[in-house]
Amino acid sequence: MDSYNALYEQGVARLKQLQQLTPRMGESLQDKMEAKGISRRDFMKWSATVTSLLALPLSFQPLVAQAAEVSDRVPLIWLHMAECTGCSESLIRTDSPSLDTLIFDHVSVEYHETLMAASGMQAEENLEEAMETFKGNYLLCVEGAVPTANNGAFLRIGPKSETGLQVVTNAARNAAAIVSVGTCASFGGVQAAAPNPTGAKGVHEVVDRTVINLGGCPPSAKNIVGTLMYFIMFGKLPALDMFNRPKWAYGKRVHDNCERRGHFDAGEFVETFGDENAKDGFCLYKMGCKGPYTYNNCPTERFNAHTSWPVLAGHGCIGCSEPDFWDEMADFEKPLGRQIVKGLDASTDTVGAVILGASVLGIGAHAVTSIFAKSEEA
Ligand code: FSX
Ligand code: SF4
Ligand code: F3S
Repeated sequence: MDSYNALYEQGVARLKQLQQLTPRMGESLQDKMEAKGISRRDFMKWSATVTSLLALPLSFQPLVAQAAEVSDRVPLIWLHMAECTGCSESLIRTDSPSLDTLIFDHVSVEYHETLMAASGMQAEENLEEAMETFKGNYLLCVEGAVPTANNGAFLRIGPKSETGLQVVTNAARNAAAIVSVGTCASFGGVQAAAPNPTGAKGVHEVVDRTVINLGGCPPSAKNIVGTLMYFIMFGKLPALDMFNRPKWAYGKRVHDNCERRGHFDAGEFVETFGDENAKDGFCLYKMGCKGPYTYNNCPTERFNAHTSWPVLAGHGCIGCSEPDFWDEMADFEKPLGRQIVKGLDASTDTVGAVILGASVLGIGAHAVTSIFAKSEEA
């Protein structure tokens, strides 16, 4: 509890500091919420949800609410490298702007190639000016992998034709914190899949700084906004796992919170897409689901205003938040056939029996979980 008290105090001090800065936006968050028909009550509910998402005690809720209100004091620079822009889309493409989208809109976005009106020389000047004006204080978000082969020549950006490698290393130098948004920026993503002709790498491999990795192709809006909120609130990085992903988001296996998990434990599997078992919502392991190897909060947080996530939609998880998933998790519609239960080769046909056997012996689902090869303690 002491550590929570210290964290709380840290948050209070940080927010006091931010409150003294001039807002970068004309309208307050309150004005924006009114314009979009979002009530104060919705906002309080949202701040309670974010508090629990960040694995903080409910007493932190007022801090989350205040942090959202002063998020227009925190300059954000968002760069695009080699990618599909799905990460930005995950955040902004919605027909009913959720509070997540609205908060992102409220953060002082100084540079974002997809969202800003400026282009060419003017855009380049905006970036240089933002890096100079907010030296040491801006939050840098990067979307996409960084091609490094031939000195980065596979990605050239802007009128000066700088390489992505130059742009990202320059911007990283004076950033207050760096967030890799998505699996491409985090681990190279599809660009880095074998044979990786462009030498694509994750941002953390090309900059000499700690980088927070938000795995996911794309990551959910919640994981992006939650990370921004944590930084705004405390001015520091959250606890990270072995791949530098925030533990509050990537601390649990997809398989452990999956609504089809009961069927896995009971050995009830979909055998072909669209069969009777699929209609009954059976487990997708035999259809290639990689939930047992993947760490992310998709089953609990979901996507698109909490409507769905891959497994609920009827396809297995493809492991999109894990390093090298394009190579390591393929074939996406076949089980890995890899040893997933200690000491037993759990092939497609034996996994149900293995788990059933364990149940018969009186081992509960959670004990079974704990013998999976990959440690939950990342
Ligand atoms: Fe990568 Fe983001 Fe996948 Fe796409 O840009 S994580 S390809 S969803 O959009 O970087
Ligand atoms: Fe859910 Fe996939 Fe695990 Fe089956 S294998 S319980 S569908 S995560
Ligand atoms: Fe990705 Fe699997 Fe979640 S495919 S979106 S980590 S369910």
